[in-house]
Amino acid sequence: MERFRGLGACGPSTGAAGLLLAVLVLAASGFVSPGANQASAVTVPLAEAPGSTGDDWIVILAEDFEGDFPATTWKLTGNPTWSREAYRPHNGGWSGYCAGGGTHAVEPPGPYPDDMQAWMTYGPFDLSNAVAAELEFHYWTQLGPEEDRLFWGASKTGSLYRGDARAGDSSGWRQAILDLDRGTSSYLCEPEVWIGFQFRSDAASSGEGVYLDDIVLRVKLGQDLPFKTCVPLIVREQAVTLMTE
Ligand SMILES: [Ca+2]
Ligand SMILES: [Ca+2]
Repeated sequence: MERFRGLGACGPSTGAAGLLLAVLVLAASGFVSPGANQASAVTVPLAEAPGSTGDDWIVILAEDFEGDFPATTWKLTGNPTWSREAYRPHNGGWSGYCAGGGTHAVEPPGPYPDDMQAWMTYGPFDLSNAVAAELEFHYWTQLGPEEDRLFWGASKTGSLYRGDARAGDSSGWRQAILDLDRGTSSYLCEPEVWIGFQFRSDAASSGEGVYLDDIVLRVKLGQDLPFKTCVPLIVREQAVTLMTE
């Protein structure tokens, strides 16, 4: 996947898709770093809705796990780590599994090992001229109790991610959308942005794990807007209390 370069000016997020996503803003979120064996301390229900479509949106990443993985698209860390498996697909014949890669790989359906932490991250991509951006994907979880969880988020550094998490049993495939313009944590106007998925387990109990499929990262450009209205992210973040682990 080539690094994305936007066109035109950056302006306010408007339109039906933007308004739809605006009402899906979450009440809580957390920070997670791939460099630390920690994850979000927050698990909140995520409002889920069909992904945005239309001619104004440009897909800059699409991962269905039907082809080469991680190729040059994804950066993987952890051992075991994410892999492409011909098991439990949401579409096609393949999905991404949280523990099927690395020298300590566990084949699906697991169970996954204790004390593991697996990341798959993508970036950087350029949102400096975007008026909207979102990450849509499908996930399946069957996890042990306590602190085992799937986290996903976005980052402006590639090392510290802010997003959402899920624990427990998803009872099948679920869709999730991460709006990259969630008010105080907007990544619009940023020239370098990363997205990432983390699975981590604690020292007790286990389960089958996490599968991902049909990941789409899309952006809407502000080509017709006459002036730039970006607010620097650093200024916007000063107004909120963030969880930094
Ligand atoms: Ca697939
Ligand atoms: Ca556990």
